[in-house]
Amino acid sequence: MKNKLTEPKFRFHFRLARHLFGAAVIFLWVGPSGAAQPLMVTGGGTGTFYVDLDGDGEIDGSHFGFAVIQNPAKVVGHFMCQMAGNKDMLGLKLMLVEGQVSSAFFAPDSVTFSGTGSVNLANGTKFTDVPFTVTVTAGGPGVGTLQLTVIGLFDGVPGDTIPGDNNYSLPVETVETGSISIQ
Ligand SMILES: [Ca+2]
Ligand SMILES: [Ca+2]
Repeated sequence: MKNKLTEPKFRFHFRLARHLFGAAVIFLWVGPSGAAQPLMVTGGGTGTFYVDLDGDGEIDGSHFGFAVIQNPAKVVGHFMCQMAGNKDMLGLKLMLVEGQVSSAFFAPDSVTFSGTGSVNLANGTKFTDVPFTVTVTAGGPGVGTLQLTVIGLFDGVPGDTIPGDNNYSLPVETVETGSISIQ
């Protein structure tokens, strides 16, 4: 009999593998033909906020996986971040933000990218066409960071750092396992 607690983690690793494979395919595809070096940011692992955001007695964090490539002509990429299993939030079995990335800004020490996707709460509630913005810095455990803002939803819900702006701005999350890489 399967242990239900392991399923979200398994699904996460499956998704991550799929995303990284997709990124590799994109990279190989654009690699030989592009004269200019593409800028790329990738990440996968778990993060922690170091605080209990929803007051359930457990420090909160997320599982994340993403790959974004800026070519001369356009930005391609995918982002997912989920709170489930050992990273549950607000009593929900799942809070999954997932979508395509369509723009990116590569600063010297960070990358901010944006896109549109879905927010799945796994209780029959799924929001689609939701804009999101993510800012990341590179590094492994205790060094890399990720900050996710969901636009137009959940304003003022526990975890929102800027009440009243119509968006859900999660605090900066620090890499706990895995890493974020900017190349
Ligand atoms: Ca908590
Ligand atoms: Ca807000």
